[in-house]
Amino acid sequence: MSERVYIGLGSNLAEPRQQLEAALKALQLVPGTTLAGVSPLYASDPLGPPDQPRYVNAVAALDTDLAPLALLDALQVIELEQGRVRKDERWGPRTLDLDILLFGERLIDEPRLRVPHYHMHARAFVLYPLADLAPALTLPDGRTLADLLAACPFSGLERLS
Ligand code: PH2
Ligand code: MG
Ligand code: MG
Repeated sequence: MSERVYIGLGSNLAEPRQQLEAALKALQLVPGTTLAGVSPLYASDPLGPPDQPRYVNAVAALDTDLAPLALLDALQVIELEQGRVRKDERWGPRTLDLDILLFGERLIDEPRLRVPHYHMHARAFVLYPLADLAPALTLPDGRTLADLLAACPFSGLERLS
């Protein structure tokens, strides 16, 4: 039985909007997986080092038969195919970032993967696009998306057409 997964997409290098469009096409080709929905795109200032371009973010909903680490492998292949270079700088610029935000009702705590994604609870560029797709969502720890949004101002986000 497939599980509903939410993926956070982000880019701030090499034509970010095109990076996200290309990533969405690639997500449709992941085996055992259907792209079930995509939020609008949002622009925002970088969280982390300020000397980098603004980000474009979105959230996608997938229905997948893959196990979490198999999906993570597929996402990392897409990141690399779109020119992602892993650097030591935390929260530095990147052509494409694909983060597993939620995986069904699962709580995952492994070296390669923590779900729910750490810090998603406080990031406007994750919560608002997620709410576009699933406004009535409750996280596996019982917190509602509505409560998280109420504590996370929209300020700084710019909804793109
Ligand atoms: N991702 C980061 C670091 N900072 N800032 C914004 N606005 N959007 C992001 O997706 C983002 C970030 C690391 O993943
Ligand atoms: Mg990220
Ligand atoms: Mg990431």
